[in-house]
Amino acid sequence: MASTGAASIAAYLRRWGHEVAFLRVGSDEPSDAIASRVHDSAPDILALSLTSRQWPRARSLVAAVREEIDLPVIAGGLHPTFAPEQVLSAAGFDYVCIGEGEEPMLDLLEALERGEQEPAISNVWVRGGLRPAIRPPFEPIDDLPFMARDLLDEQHGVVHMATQRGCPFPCSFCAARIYGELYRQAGHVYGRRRSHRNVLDELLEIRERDGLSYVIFLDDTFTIHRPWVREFCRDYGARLRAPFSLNARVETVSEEMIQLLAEAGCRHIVYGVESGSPRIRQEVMRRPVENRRFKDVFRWTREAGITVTANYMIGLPGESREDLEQTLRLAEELDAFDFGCFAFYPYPGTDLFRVCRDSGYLPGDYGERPVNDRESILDLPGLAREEIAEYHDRFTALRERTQLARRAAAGQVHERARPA
Ligand code: B12
Ligand code: SF4
Repeated sequence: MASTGAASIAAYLRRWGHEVAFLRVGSDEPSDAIASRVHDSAPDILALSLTSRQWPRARSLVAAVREEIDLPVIAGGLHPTFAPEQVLSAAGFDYVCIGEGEEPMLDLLEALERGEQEPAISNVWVRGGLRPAIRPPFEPIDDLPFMARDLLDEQHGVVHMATQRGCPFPCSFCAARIYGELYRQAGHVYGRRRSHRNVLDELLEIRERDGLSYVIFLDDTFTIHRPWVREFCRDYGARLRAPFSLNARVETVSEEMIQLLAEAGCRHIVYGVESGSPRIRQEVMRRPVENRRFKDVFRWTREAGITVTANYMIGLPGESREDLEQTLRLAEELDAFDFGCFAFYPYPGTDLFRVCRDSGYLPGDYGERPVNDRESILDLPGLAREEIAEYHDRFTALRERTQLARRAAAGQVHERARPA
């Protein structure tokens, strides 16, 4: 997995002379085995980068590590940023980083080296202390060192790239957009994009050093800022031409842009469709876009020779079976090469998290529940958990049918293996 935030912080700390190592944790590796690995590598500090899904495991892991070895522990990333009190109230966590981590982490290391246990550092919330101030985001973003790629397990020349931070859209379910909100409330602007030159320099350096076969752009919405994308296509097409994939929103692309992306080497675009119900998109998700637009954009993308993947969410507050039927119908009509269907999970900090909490849809133990893509954790009045799982199964069946049909059309499935 590309742990890009952590790899960016690692590169920054190395620039200032610190040693950094990643500890990869197997999904079923026992906590005591992990604790002894931490013990053996004898770090001065343990730093965790966490999403909400990783939180329940991280909490028990840190407790186990702290029984084995006494060392300072800091957590950063999306979950600690938006649920800092929860993290700091768990055993073993000393610090939480709110927002970007490069400079705060360096400041913390330097303070610990000076023997300060409870330093006042913006963005770093010390257990038992007051919420810290938020410093402006790192500027100019091109001055950040390239990610510490030796710490990522990238193979066969497939590399992950982030070209921007922040997203300007207001989707109510999205944890990424509230980063912008956090900085806005502190009087700063979070959204920034690297220059083409900086992005290309990094890719050319990787090609030279390790070889490069495919680039996965991780940006939430690669296709914002049309002039940036146009110039990127020109430079990338001329200097690199390695195939690449990206994430986009249908409102941000045009037929011309898709053509330019295809000419530069784009092979795969992932679009967030989210729901087939215009009402749910407009009223609940804050994504006002017509179904017609998805159909047009998917057609343009396919015609440009680019593979299309779509993502859907099911089980949002206010959603009915009829809305879910519309989503299934749209998925069938759009006929993406592949799609993902996820039971909606409310991430702390998002508008829909607040709706779920204030309406009593969140179970009391939501923070401890394991999360999966099929089963909702919510107690929704109009839609039972079993119904959401039933629709997830119907999506899975549709996906299998489509994949089989596609392989059969390509002559890869033996006559007898076809479904009745
Ligand atoms: C790339 C990506 C992935 C990649 C890699 C994830 C990774 N660990 O890097 C893959 C494809 C594996 C992935 C998978 C998933 N992802 Co994802 N992903 C992203 C995405 C698009 C970009 C992340 C990124 O590279 N950001 C750029 C870096 C520089 O920023 P950053 O990671 O936030 O790190 C900075 C700070 O947060 C902080 N920081 C981070 N860690 C630490 C640690 C310390 C110690 C400190 C001090 C600071 C610090 O400093 C960093 C540098 O400034 C984000 C959206 C986003 N914009 O963040 C979603 C996002 C993180 N993913 C999300 C989700 C939901 C998922 C999935 C559950 C999706 C799914 N249904 O399968 C899975 C599960 C992942 C898991 N195990 O929990 C949500 C998380 C919400 C939440 N609150 O948890 C996000 C925010 C998307 C969204 N819009 O809601 N994802
Ligand atoms: S477009 Fe994507 S990243 Fe941006 S706010 Fe919406 S869901 Fe989040």
